[in-house]
Amino acid sequence: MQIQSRLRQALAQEKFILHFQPQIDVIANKVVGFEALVRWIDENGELVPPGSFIAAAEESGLIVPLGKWVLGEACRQGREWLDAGLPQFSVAVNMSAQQFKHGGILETVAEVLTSTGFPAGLLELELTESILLQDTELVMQTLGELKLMGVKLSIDDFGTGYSSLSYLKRLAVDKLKIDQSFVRDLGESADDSAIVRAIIQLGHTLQLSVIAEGVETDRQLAFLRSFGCNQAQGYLFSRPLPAEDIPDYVLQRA
Ligand code: G
Ligand code: G
Ligand code: MN
Ligand code: NA
Repeated sequence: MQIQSRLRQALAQEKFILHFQPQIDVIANKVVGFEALVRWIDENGELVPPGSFIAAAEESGLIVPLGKWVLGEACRQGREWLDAGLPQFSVAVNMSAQQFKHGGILETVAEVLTSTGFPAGLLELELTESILLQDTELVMQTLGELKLMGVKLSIDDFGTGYSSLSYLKRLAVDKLKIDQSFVRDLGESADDSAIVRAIIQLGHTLQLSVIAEGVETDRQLAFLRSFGCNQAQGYLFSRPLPAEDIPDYVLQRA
């Protein structure tokens, strides 16, 4: 069967699951949020990573209903953690360009927040630079409305696309996520260290918070701290975890 039909069937049968990767405040050394990352449970019960099916979901348009499911499931889970008495965590959800173009994103977000009771201020939408470059007016307006709803916005994989700086200033975003390709050789490559430092300074100048992705070593973390980076995410802290492992993870770190 074609991957598109298999994905369609998986969606109808809810054969997807979210894993959650912790985001750490590097000053307080505390978990402050989680990024939701989708996996497909295939016909053999194997977990298929998003890199193997998101592109197909985008080509077929299935990313719109799948993205809606992800958003609903992430908020439902976030609400469950709140109700279980865990500290307030933000939950970050990856957005695809199509959800912005013709996905009824405003209605979807409003509906999900109402039906789950998850606080808007704890929901963070991760946008790629490609989303921000599509139809400027429409995207600007949509982002403005999301901000009015109280939702937080971040730019994912920052530094790999080409947002102009003036554009960045006009956008209603809250946070930059430094792409892991710049973090990998932090401390080894003078160029990468300079780029990371520059992104952090740029973010802070625009009053944005900055998170580094793909942090794997104490050495990388030490550099990020010395540059004033706010948050970090990566294997140094944890791989993406199934939801049921999160309460223990949080307790063990406290
Ligand atoms: O979990 P993993 O590191 O394999 O994720 C790979 C990429 O897949 C991530 O960079 C992320 O941007 C993308 N991704 C994960 N979950 C989602 C999702 O729910 N929607 C979209 N559009 N992309 C996702
Ligand atoms: O949304 P985005 O594409 O940035 O998702 C992050 C991806 O990076 C996920 O697929 C996640 O599994 C992966 N990842 C997260 N932490 C690390 C890390 O420390 N090292 C590496 N190599 N990959 C990571
Ligand atoms: Mn992401
Ligand atoms: Na990323």
